[in-house]
Order: sequence, then C-alpha cells, then structure tokens
Amino acid sequence: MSAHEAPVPDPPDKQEQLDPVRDHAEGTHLTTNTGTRIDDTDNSLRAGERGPTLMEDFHFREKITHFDHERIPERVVHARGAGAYGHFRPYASLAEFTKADFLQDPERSTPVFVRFSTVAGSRGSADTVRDVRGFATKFYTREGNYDLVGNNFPVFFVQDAIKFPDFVHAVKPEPPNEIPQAQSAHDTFWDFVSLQPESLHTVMWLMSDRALPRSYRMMQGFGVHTFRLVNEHGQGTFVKFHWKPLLGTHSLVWDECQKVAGRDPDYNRRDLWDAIDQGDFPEYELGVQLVPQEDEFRFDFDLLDATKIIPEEIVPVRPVGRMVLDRNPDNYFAETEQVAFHTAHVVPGIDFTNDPLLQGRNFSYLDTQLIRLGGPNFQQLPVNRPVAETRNNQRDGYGQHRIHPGQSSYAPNSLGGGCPMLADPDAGAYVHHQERVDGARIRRRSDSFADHYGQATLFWNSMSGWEREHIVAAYRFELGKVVDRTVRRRTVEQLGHIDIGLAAAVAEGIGVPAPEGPPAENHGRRSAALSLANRATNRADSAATRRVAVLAADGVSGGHVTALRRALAEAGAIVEVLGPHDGELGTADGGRLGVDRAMNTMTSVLYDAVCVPGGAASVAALAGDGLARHYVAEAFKHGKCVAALDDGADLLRRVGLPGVRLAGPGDEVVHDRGVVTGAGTAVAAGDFVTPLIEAIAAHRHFDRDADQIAA
Ligand code: HDE
Repeated sequence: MSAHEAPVPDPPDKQEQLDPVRDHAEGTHLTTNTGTRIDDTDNSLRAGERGPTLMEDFHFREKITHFDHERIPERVVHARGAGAYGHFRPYASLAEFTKADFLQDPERSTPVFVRFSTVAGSRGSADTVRDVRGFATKFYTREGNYDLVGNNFPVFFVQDAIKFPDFVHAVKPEPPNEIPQAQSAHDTFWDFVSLQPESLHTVMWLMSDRALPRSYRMMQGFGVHTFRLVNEHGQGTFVKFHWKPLLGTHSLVWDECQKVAGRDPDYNRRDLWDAIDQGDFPEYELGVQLVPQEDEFRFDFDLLDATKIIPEEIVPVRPVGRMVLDRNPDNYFAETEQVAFHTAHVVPGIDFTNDPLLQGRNFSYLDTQLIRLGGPNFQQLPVNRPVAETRNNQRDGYGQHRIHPGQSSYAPNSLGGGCPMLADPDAGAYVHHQERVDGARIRRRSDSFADHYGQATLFWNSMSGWEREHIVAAYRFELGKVVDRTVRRRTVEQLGHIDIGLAAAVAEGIGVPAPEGPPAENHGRRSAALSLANRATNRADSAATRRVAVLAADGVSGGHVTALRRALAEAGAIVEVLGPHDGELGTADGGRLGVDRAMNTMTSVLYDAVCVPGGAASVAALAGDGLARHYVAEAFKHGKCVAALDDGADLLRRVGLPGVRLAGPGDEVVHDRGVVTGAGTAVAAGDFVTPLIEAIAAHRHFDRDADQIAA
C-alpha cells in the first residue's frame, strides 16, 4: 500500500475531543494565567492602606487587561443565537447520489453542532421578533467539517450577493439614531424592498407566521440554494436541503411575540436549553429534493435563483436522515459565540452551483471570521476543530495553538519527506465537480431570474384563511410604522402584482389608495406544503413538551390537579400550577398543594394552554382576580387551548368567550374550537383528557371569534 492510500484512522468523537479542553474549576486554586497562585483577588496592591495602586501588581494588571478585551465583534448579521450539540444519522446509504462519507452508513452517526439565530437584532435583542431565523449545522464528519448554513425560510431577499450589504443596511437600525432594534417595521427596510421586487417573495414569508417560530425545536430549516451532490463516478445531482422538526412547524402570533419580548426576551433560547436539559431532545429530519442534471432547465424558474423554491408537489422531499440535539454547550462564548460556519466548508460529494448568492457567501464567511475571531487560526478553537486530522503548510498567525516541528512548511519539499502528502482523488480527496463554463465578462443577470411575482403569488395562494389574515395584519402593522407615505403606497402597488385582494386589504389598513388600473392576473397555482395549517407536511399533533398553566387558588380541587398533572405528563406536556402567591395552597379536601410559580411572575404568553380546575373557593377567588381572568382571555385570544373542569368553567363564563359552548349540567365533556370543558368525573375516567390533549396538540384554534376579546 502506498502512503497515498493509507487508511484514514477513525477520528475521536467530538465530545471526547472536547473533554481535555473543558476547564473545570472544582478543587482548583486561583492562579494567574501563568500558573502563579493568588491569595487575594479583592484588594489591589497599594502603597499604604490609602495609597496609590502599584504598577507591580501583576495580578491586578492581568485581570483588568483580560477583562478589557473580553468582547469580540458581534456577527454583523445573526448576532443573537443559541447552540447545541447532537448527532446525525442517515436512514440509508445515499451512495447513488453522493460519495459524502457521512451519508453512507445508517449504522454510523456523525456529531454535529447547530446554531439557531435571529438575523437583524444585536446580540442582546429579544428572541421573538419578526425575522428570519438562522439554522446552521456543522457536521464533524470523518472527512472534515461540512457546514449546512441555512435559514428557516427556503428563499432569500436578494438574488445576487452584491445586494446583501444594501439589504442588511436597510433592515438594520437607521443610521442617525440606531433605532429601531431588531425590527423591519421602519422606513428604510420598506423603502428598499418596495424598490426591489426580487425581495417580494421572501418578504411574504417574513410577513407570515413563519417569521415567529414558537420554538427552535418547531421550526423548519432550508439550505436555500441549489447545491450539488456528486457520486463516486463524478455524476452530479442538484439538491435542495430541508430540515423538518419532528414536533411539527408551529408559530406564535404577533401580539404574543411582542409581549414575550418583554416578559422573556430569551424565550427561544431558554426553550431550547430547557428542553435539552430535561431530556426532551429536539429532532429534525433531513430531507432532499433531488433534480437530475439533465432537468436543470425543466422549471419555470431558474434553479440558481435563491428567491425561488421548488414546490414539493413538483419534486417531493425525500427523507434521508435524522438529527438529534442532545447536549447543551458548557460555555456560551467558547462554543455558541466562537463557532464559525462557512458555506465553503464542504466534504467530497457535496459541491456548489453557480447561484450568485451562494458564490458570494463562499467569499463572505471566512472574510468576516478573520476579524471576528481574531486572525487566521480560529479553526483551532475547540468548537470549530474538525475531528478529522488536519495537516497543511499554513503557519503562524494570531492565536496559533499548534507547534509544528520540522524544517519544511512548503510544498513540494524533500526535506520533510514530501509531507504532508497530496491525497489521491480516489482516496478521499476533494475534487471539484467538473462543469464547462464559458461566457462574456458581464454584469448582468440572466432573464431566467426575471419573474419576481409568480412565487410570491404561489405563497399567498397556498395560505389558509387565518394565515392570510395574519399576513395582512403584519403588513398593516409594519407599514403602519412607516412614516413616508410614498413608501407605503409603493409597497401596496407591489402587492398589487401579487394579489389585488391582498393589496386592497393592506391599503385600507394603512390609509393609502388601493392600486389603480387592471388587476394583475393571479395564476391560481398553489403548493399545499407551504401552509402551516397543512397537517400532512407541517403538523405533528403531539402535546409533548407543551407548557400548560393550571390556575389555582385556596380551595382548588386537589383531585383535579392531580389527574390533570398525571394525564398531561403522560402526554409529555409540562404542567405548572400557578397560584396567587408562591408557596402552598389549601385544597378543597383539606390537603396542601405546592405552587410552581406565582401568577404575577408569569403570563399566559409563556404557556401553550391554560386549565382551570374546579373548587368553589378557588374559582371564586380567580374570578375576582383581574390577572387570572387575563390569563384566560389572552390565551383564548391567541388561539390556545383553554380548559376547565366542573365549576372551573365559571371563570371562563366570567371572562366571556364569544360564541363558545361550555359544558353545562348533564354534559360530560364539550370540546368547542380548542375550549375543553367538562365534569370532574370525566377527568377521573380519562374522557376529558383525550380532547384536552388533542386541543393542545393542535397548537392553535384560529376559527374563534377572538377579535372582541380585550387582552
Ligand atoms: Fe449569511 N452571513 N450571508 N446567509 N448567514 C453570516 O457570517 C452572508 C445568507 C446565515 O450561526 C455571516 O460568521 C452573505 C443566506 C446563517 O454563526 C456573514 C449573504 C442564508 C448565519 C454572512 C448571506 C444565510 C449567517 C455573519 C448573501 C441562508 C449565522 C457572521 C450572499 C441560506 C451562522 C458570520 C451562525 C451568517 C454573509 C445570505 C444564513 C457576514 C454575504 C441566503 C444561518 O458572513
């Protein structure tokens, strides 16, 4: 066997690799950075008790100097994130399409690190803003790191990377005063997109509930661009990557988002952290849409245009593997902040296309990381380090952590025995897919990129009634914040090219005229997979990990609480008893009930459902408490499951849920549009529990008359 064909040794697991650099403090002593032990870190060294600090206090100087340099530049986009480790495993070999090693063997799992993020906000901004979410995955494969740096929308705002700085400048806070933070609801964003029809399709996604994920665990991911898989015969296949969460794709509503942003700005981060901490590991299925090379020109859009999807009805998404996130980072900065994703981190079997957005990204990520992570050696940071061996002649630079013995750091060399040697293309070397490229040197986009309205219309046509209402409301909110009337009008005119009904509804809300002239023709095409209301593609119908608030006061039926707790826990939901105060409550039968949280420290927007057990004194106390009534009203308004047992329904009656039928005398259980009421005997018999869990699992019930509810 020649040295070129030496087998690649099995790499360590990523966690094994990280273990030696995990710096545990237990049982250690405080030292300087060079290991000298320190006996006092509270008093600087002074000339006399009231005298000046001395230059020779090396501990003081080192401590302050390090502190002075603790901050690094935040990412110019995607500054705020949350990360987790996990594993990916393919369902079956994909050898027919790709030689990528991590997609060959269903018995072998590949470690991953995933970072979810918002895009526009600064590092300290709120999670529940209206924004695209980043979904970036680093696969630590045996052949090197592969990064799938995606978003939770399948399309992007611009077609060519050269427009990216303009887009980002438009959406970021405005230059004179750095206002507003993490919002697109301001003049410069709408000025830009209204002048830029290629953005319209992605803006439709942004105005939809897709921009308000309930959880990073309930959010899809997309590679966005068309990439290329390459098999061992060098044959290429176009591919679009999809992540589908096993818990289904679910969103918040806008009013809720704004409230959560104040109540718990870390809502999505906390949710991810807590779920992993409690062993509810988020899972996502990787899917691919495969297009044979010869079909490149089969579509009425260009595969290289990142403002377009391939509708799933035309090319189905084929599930190819599953990812589980099962470990929180130990240190946010070291791992989630210092992780460096790059679209050009590829492995043999995965290649690029000429998508001009992707081509630009392949330049941008390394460039930005050189400054953000302080020089060219950031791949040596523990979270970035591949598990595959790395060897080359790159040397020195800031933060060099490796010692390279030997005389030669160049190729070719004879003094170092010719090492590191070049790999054989047949033995795991990356070989770029061969493609003939010729053409004139021009700054021009292909005509095949010219249709900016067709898929925006497809998206609109595919929405259910409530999704359309939410989109119209979002446009009205956002444009209602725009001061310049011309920008408002121009946006409405653009909407007229998508759908005249949409344009008219938005126009009315923001006080500008609807577009004039003959309405653009709506092509009438739909893609059912795009709707969040579509059970087949986007729902999971599980109550697992859903958070349920049980409202209680002194005199509550302890039996109801116990039965609810047991049944919901069996369904995997998380139940918390909220009382008027922390501590304990007395139950109707003379027992004691622990309160998980005082009602005033929480709010309905931090739960997926609100339940009211029976118990005359408890219900009377809650009915007299504006805060308790607000929990019920607000949950109802946001389309959530609201439930009550026995006289608990009196609290619902007191609030007044318009048009909803509640259980009365003689009714066992009544389930009306997510409001579940019934007799205490039904909960004991389990009859109440099935509709309750269904109502929670359905996520939201927007077929209610909730507008008149003040909450
Ligand atoms: Fe990014 N993007 N991007 N982007 N992007 C960055 O890289 C850029 C685009 C995405 O959690 C930056 O290290 C350009 C599309 C994610 O660390 C930067 C263009 C998609 C993340 C950058 C795009 C993404 C980034 C900022 C237009 C979805 C966060 C800091 C061509 C497919 C990764 C950094 C993480 C981060 C550039 C467009 C996803 C500046 C030039 C399209 C998920 O390099």
